[in-house]
Amino acid sequence: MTLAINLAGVLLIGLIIWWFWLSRPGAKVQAASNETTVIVEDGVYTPSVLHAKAGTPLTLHFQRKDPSPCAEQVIFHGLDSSTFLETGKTTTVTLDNPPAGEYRFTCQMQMYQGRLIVD
Ligand SMILES: [Cu+2]
Repeated sequence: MTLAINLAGVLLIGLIIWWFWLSRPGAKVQAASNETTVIVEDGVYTPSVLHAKAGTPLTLHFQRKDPSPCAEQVIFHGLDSSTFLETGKTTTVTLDNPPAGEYRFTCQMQMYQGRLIVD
């Protein structure tokens, strides 16, 4: 019994390592645009690097396909923005004229990771 539990633990650790380090596809960098759809699925934002022009409002449509609670919130660090996303729906996040810079956006546990580049 103990052996089975240990084995399950090792398997779980292996799975976590695979999930976070090995299964990530290359980051897709998106061309500068002030309106973008981001898909939230399988632990990644697609695209995960957003590129926007400074001085204009930014509209982002988050399409959440991942039902796990991990994906339920998107937080833009440094921009004072956090939004709850509904599973199976598209939620629009509007950022009002973000200043030029680079911002991280993540889920509340920071497992989903993305970058917003404004220039
Ligand atoms: Cu999360």
